[in-house]
Amino acid sequence: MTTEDIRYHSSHWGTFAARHRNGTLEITPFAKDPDPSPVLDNIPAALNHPARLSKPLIRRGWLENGPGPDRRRGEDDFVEVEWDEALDLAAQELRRLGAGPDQCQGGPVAGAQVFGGSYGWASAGRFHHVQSQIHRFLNSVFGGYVGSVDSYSSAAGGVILDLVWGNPLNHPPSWREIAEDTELLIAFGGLALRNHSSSPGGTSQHVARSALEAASARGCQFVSVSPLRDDFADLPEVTRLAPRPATDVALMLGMAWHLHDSGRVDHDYLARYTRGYEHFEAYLTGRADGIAKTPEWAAEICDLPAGQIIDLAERAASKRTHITVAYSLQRSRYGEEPIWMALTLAAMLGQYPSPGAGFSYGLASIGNLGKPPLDVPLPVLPQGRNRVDDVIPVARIAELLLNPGEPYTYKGETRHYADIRLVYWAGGNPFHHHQDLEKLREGFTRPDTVIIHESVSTASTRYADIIFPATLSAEREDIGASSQDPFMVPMQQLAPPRHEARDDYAIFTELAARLECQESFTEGRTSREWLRHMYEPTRRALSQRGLPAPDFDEFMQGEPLELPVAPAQGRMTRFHEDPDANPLDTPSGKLEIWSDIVASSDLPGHPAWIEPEEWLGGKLARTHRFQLVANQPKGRLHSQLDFGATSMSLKQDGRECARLNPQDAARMGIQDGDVIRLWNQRGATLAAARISDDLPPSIVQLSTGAWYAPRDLQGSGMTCVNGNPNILTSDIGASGLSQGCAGQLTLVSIARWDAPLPDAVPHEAMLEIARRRPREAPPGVTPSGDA
Ligand code: PGD
Repeated sequence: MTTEDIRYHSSHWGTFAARHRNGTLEITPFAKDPDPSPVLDNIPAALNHPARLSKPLIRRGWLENGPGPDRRRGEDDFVEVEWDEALDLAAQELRRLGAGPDQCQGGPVAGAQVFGGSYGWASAGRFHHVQSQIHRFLNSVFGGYVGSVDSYSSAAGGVILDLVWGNPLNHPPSWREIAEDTELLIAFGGLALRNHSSSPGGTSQHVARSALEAASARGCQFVSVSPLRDDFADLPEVTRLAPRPATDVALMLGMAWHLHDSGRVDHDYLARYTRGYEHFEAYLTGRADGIAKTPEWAAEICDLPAGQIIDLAERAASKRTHITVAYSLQRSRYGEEPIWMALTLAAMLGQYPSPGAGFSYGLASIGNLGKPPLDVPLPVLPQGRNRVDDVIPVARIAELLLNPGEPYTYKGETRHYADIRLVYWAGGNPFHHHQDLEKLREGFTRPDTVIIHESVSTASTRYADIIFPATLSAEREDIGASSQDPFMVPMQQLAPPRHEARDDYAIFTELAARLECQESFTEGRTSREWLRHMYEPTRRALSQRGLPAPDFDEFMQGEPLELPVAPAQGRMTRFHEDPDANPLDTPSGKLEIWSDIVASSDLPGHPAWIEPEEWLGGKLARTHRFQLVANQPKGRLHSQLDFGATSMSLKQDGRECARLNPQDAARMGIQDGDVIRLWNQRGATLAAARISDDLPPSIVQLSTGAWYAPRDLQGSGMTCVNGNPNILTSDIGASGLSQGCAGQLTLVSIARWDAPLPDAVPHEAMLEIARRRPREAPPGVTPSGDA
């Protein structure tokens, strides 16, 4: 690449053009993106960062003693080895566990002891998307694997909506309707633009800000219901309500009661389009349990005046109202309830058939939600068939590893955890994303072997036995596209692979070859041949519509290609026109305000307020007086590129910052910049204090994503010195129905840290790596001299 070469590339947080100038990679956001994300600035530092993994690594204990459960996993150091040795050892272990030519030719399945659920966002790119790669590989060499369902983003909400509304993806919200038609937008959990900045697979246009500004200019009013002021853009006409966290359902019930009491419920809508309202009404009025869910009842729980609740209900009934709920609300105990209750409230208002009214889920939680769907197929890498019929709800990974054979519930069924001997992970960072990380640490001591592919030395690599260094997306070519984004991006290679990093595809191909499964895994194609093959259906569809349809080589050398969008899906419109002819994908075909399946779980059969264990109105708040909001970070996507410029600019001395209210800070003698300790019954973390009146008293906010660095500190116990909140969060399912991640809200105590301050652990120091001395090398293996 010459210095003036402009190349395009895609990331989950935006499309960009790049060129090398004066030895650095310069990044410019895509010219057609109206509101690019500052997270793009994390990319340049990544290419040559010292945290990049340079050679395959084997954990010393595994190298010396072979596979088996091992408490040293996570404590041990690593030995650098040559690629051939690492690949041979990994292939030998996969073969010991049953992988081989019989399996890839459709013989007996051997993957029932292999966890390949391997959750994570990985990188943009349709071919190198490593979740697709790992699943294809495990399906090939083992015939299948124990997988995972749902996501850390939206399990509780997704599961409940699937049961009572049909797949939420069938009812996409629409930014166009918000911009043009909505008169009142009530956003439970706000509409955080920092979350809108990312979308899995890439996003070329960030449209939320301009849609909200257009709505505002038209006179639309907004209500943001969230403890954090910056969960909603600064616009005129924003009413900000900050109920106690975890009490939104009570607030909605108070509104519902007022609608009922003042005769504003649309019973015609309920009769025609919904099922089971009578059960809910009995609960709402107190006929069922003796407690009327009045605004005064709700006010006690939410810590908001009853008058504000009544006012909100009045406003909702008198305007064309859209109710949206952020993913964050369901990432908590009983997270199904706020989603189901908001849907019920929208049904009670009965305005749903009007454009701009009704309900949506996760409108700004994911960048591409709210954009129209595409009208052409996108390139897809087939993953093969998983012949192991066993999946866990994704956030039950620690339980799976710790409790083989034990029962658990999911969607009204009882299932049993498998006995996992091999964990194979690529494209995720479980020691960032999971809750109660000390429990996960215990879980990771149990398998015989843990293999991880990573580009950088994340906390999760510490808990592996074999680490393969993978390329970054910038170091390979690919096709960037996502089903609701209007541009398909030629992801041109921006730099050669760093050190000895290899593409995940190349690593899996080498392993497949050693297992005599290369043909089944690769189908005889190189990466470029796969890209060409995967591109063809899109090109053909474009050509059939008479649209520009460049051939593959032209596309890969060109600019992002605009794709046609489908006419509005109108699934809800068709349902509203004729609910019998166009039923929803629910057991009754209607919107279910009563669900038999939910009633067969540990939740009531209708939406309800259920007191969580960890909230400010509960017993535990007498011990731990702060509600920790562990939300998505502003300066990066999850834990990715945490060492990048934007992410680092928001830290203090490499440590994550936590925000707290000035009143709390003054009471506890905490100044802006002081280091504080946050702790509870599960562990502790250190963070730098930021004093802010953007959040009310008794709340502390610490985003996820700092790389987990636990130290056993005297007087503090196991403490993450970098500021990862997941040492504090609870590893309990949202409920027995969804088993979703409930990491958003946790009770903690806080105090200024006055003891000697341990340094934050830099990203490049997460692993202890020993270079193998010549005498240690087994015969025939060349010792590494790489720096
Ligand atoms: P990422 O940081 O995106 O987090 O959890 P997730 O594991 O997805 O991790 C992706 C990893 O993949 C990175 O380490 C990156 O280096 C690696 N990677 C990227 N590209 C490639 C590649 O091509 N090849 C290989 N081999 N590796 C690659 C996110 C999860 O966290 C999510 S989605 C949510 S919504 C949850 N949010 C919360 C929350 O709100 N609160 C709490 N307490 N906890 C959460 N955890 C969840």
